[in-house]
Amino acid sequence: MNKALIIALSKGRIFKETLPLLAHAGIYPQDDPNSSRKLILDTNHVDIKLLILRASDVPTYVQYGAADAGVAGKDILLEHGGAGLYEPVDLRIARCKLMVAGRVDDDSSPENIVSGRRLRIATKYVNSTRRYYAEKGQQVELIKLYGSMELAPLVGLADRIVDVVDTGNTLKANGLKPLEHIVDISSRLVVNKAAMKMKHRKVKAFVADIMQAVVDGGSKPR
Ligand code: PRT
Ligand code: MG
Repeated sequence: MNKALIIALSKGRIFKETLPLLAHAGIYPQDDPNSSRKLILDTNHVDIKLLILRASDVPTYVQYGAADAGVAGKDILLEHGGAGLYEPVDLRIARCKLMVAGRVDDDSSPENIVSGRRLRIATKYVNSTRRYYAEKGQQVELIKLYGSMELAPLVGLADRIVDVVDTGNTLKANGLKPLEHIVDISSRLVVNKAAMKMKHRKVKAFVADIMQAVVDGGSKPR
């Protein structure tokens, strides 16, 4: 696999929404990660392979050069910090918003101090959340979670959550409402900085093809 171009993806919405961009670049996976258990997918090009990873692990694989390039949400990249990565293309896919949410009966006052203690925020986005409140000059207590953040305010674990929101249906279904918009999120093509030099031609061509796919609006295979 040494000279192959290795591209890291996560299954689910990122895989689904990256497929048309890959197709536009003439790259077709030989398996569907949602039905196959393979973690390395062959493509119609012998020298292009896809790695199927947990979304939050994509930047790490690319940072260390285990993958040359990858697709990751900006939410994940903000948490990772971006060391060792170039971020040459906004793919404009898997769009959502990073938001503060609270219970529907939350009075939404930003200065809200609950019974003399700091506001407690549950999130998997601890770095982005810390930065957001620090910029507002607001002291909060962070509770790191790995999923199902919506539960935290309902059972008294936290006052609010920070999570990505698309339709808002999940918040609504759990008696929560969006309170503050932190940042718009979309997925990005990321490239290992060393690979950009070592596999220059292959990586450059891939980045250019994906960039063109985004400009052309994705879907149409050549
Ligand atoms: O699911 P897993 O824990 O394995 O990892 P993941 O959640 O990081 O991966 P995945 O595939 O769910 O999301 C990958 C990327 O898609 C994220 O990093 C975001 O950049 C982006 N994205 C876009 C979203 C959403 N939209 C989104 N709606 N990621 C998650 N959600 C969640 C949201 O938090 C809510 O719980 O989906 C649920 C439905 O959202 P609503 O608002 O439409 O109800
Ligand atoms: Mg998910």
